[in-house]
Amino acid sequence: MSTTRTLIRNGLVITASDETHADILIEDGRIAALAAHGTDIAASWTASAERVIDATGKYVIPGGVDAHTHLDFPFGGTFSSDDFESGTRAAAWGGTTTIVDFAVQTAGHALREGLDAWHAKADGKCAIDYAFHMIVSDVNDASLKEMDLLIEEGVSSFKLFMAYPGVLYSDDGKILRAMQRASTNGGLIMMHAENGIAIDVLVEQALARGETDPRYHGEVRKVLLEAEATHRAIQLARVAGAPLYVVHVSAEEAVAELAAARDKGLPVFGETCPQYLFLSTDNLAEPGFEGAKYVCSTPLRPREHQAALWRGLRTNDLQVVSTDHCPFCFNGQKELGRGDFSKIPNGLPGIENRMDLLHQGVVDGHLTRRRWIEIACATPARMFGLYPKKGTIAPGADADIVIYDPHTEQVISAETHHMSVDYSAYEGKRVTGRVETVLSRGEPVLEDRRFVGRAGHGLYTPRSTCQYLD
Ligand code: DUC
Ligand code: ZN
Ligand code: ZN
Repeated sequence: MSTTRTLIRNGLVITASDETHADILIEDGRIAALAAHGTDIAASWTASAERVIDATGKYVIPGGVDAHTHLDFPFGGTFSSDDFESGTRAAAWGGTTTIVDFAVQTAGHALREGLDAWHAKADGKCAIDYAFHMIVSDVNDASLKEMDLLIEEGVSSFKLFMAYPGVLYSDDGKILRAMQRASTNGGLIMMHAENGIAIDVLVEQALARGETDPRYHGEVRKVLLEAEATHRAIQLARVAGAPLYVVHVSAEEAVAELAAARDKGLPVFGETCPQYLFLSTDNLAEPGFEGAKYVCSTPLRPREHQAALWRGLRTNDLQVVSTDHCPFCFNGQKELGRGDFSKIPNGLPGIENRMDLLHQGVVDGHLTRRRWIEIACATPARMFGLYPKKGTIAPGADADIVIYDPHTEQVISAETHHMSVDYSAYEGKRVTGRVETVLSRGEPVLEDRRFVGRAGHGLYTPRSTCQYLD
């Protein structure tokens, strides 16, 4: 814990609810107080502060909360290329100060074993704070009981898959049982909503026709099969009386299902990711094997879907933008699927790019500044029981703070990024705005774009239950 008194002066403080010209006093790793620029009280802090950060002309925002990452994640016969050390370092470079990663239950084993394994992967490695969701791949009497115990330990959300038959897939009966449990124990079910059984038939048929290129990944994972699964997940949650959070929503038709459910007043929430807002099937169709760089599930959609996703973020039919950061190197990993798109490991890098890309959404007029902070910091913190410790700038909150330069242009590139992956999904994209300085619990992690953090500073952060259901 930092015992240094730090003062951040002269910045524009932006939270999900306010924009204020305020100075911030940090003590013992937490925000002690805010006061308007030029007031006597703000002036009185200057003398006693050991560290003063001048934020003139800059935004002062809460550190990002990325509620969907896969570090050191086993998938498609390999492991995601960022581990907890490189991934959390890259997250900090991009202005994210908390991640919620997915621990995985191996079928036939206890949830506990999976969670312990993920603690071992992360312990002592992280530059920023972290928490876990649990992927339940084997719903049975024992794992249902274990859900209750995990919630008490701060793992209050559980991901189920309607996709990937034979791997992570749960059938409707298992999904219903997990939802029934969540309806009584306060857990939040996170759903990968794609009809994996139907998709596997289409995959087989495509390969039999000789359609092996990366772009067929997008063609077989049809919009209608995302929308159908989203609809089914909502109905199952209604039957169980449970809340539902649908991850990585990519299709306009799936947003419509969420909007219809929310219009009925149901506790249904949706997340999208930067790749669905900025990339499209045009990328999957890039020549040669380049499209493999963009293979993820749910897949990228035709460009027309982007407007519906931005609209959903504005209307609150979608509440959160996370990355689903799951990087695989082009050389040696994505290549596993040359000649058979179904063998390309699914996932995109993005943990470092989310805050900047969403700020570009502000620059482009899709979002207000406050909505940027809401979808990237405050709501993910509330959704997953971390608020107001994380996700805002207020007295008592952890001093997880980003000094953001809203004017400097940067060009996103694998040459300059810090993720451990050999390509960028946004190579050459110009964005306006850049993270300058990052504090985690008052400690500098990035100082004027110099990394000064350390592996092991980041702490496991147990979570309460979803704060939209209180
Ligand atoms: N989707 C991905 O793209 N990668 C990991 C798992 C998932 O559901
Ligand atoms: Zn998923
Ligand atoms: Zn994921």
